[in-house]
Amino acid sequence: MSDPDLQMLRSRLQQSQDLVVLTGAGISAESGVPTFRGQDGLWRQYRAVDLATPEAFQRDPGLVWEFYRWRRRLLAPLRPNPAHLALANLEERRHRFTLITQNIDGLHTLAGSRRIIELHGNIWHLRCTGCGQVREDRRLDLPPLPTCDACGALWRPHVVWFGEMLDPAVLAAAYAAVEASDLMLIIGTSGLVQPAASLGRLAKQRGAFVAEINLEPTPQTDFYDLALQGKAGDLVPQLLLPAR
Ligand code: BJW
Ligand code: ZN
Repeated sequence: MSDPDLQMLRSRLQQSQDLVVLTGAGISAESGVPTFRGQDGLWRQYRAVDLATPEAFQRDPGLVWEFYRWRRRLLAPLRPNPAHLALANLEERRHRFTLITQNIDGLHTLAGSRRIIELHGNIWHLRCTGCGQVREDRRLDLPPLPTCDACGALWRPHVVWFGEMLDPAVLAAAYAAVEASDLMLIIGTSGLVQPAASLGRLAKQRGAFVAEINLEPTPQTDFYDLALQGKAGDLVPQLLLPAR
């Protein structure tokens, strides 16, 4: 990371009228949340296709629920880090601001972010496979196969699995925010999973300035205007918090 790049992005932020931020697993890494594809990534230990697809849930809902119960227990004690907190603080100072996250961990909300679009759902929400109702449930002692008290069908985690459509209303809101933005920050995502991976390019096509913050370059980096390499927990507060 070179200081001039950080300074340049800070002045872009000051000029910007309409800011969109897209986050991925990397922003939660310093809180202790495992990323998906890194060296210690979740998908290195578990085959995603066995656990995070509708087919897996149909085949063996007990196994899929075991995986999600384990992850809920892992996430429960974790707290937002300085990057989450800096984004929540920024939201209070910006008129037009949207935070789009691929993360299901709920840490942005815990940090105080309110204008947030959760593209891939939320692990603390359950959806009934029968009647479709969605409910927040933070219990760590869910039964092996939790069932809906209204209709008796199985609950599932309210998250988006591979091969599933994102909620059309959620996706439309994300597209609308991106299309209206003049500056987009993309933080801690590998840029591999669609359709989130294309949002930065869409912003660029619509004339926005697009900057990436990541430990390393991604397949999308070359399409963006600027890339800052380093930890989100260091760079995001440096970039967003008012100079002291
Ligand atoms: C740091 C850091 C630090 C670390 N500081 N940085 C077009 C072509 C080919 C395939 C497809 C396509 N369109 C759709 C598909 C299929 C599929 C897809 O994209 N597959 C690709 C893998 C090729 N997409 C879908 O299925 C989506 N649905 C869809 O498109 O519907 C229509 C359709 C259906 C079928 C066929 C075609 C179209 C749904 C995607 C749902 C993703 N779900 C998951 C799981 C959620 C639930 C759960 O967690 O259990 O969402 S997968 C997983 O990946 C999770 C994440 O949100 C998502 C993105 O991961 P993310 O956040 O980028 O994490 P990592 O680990 O990959 O990267 C971390 C980054 O952080 C790294 O770059 C590090 O360097 C960095 N980092 N520490 C800064 N401290
Ligand atoms: Zn039900």
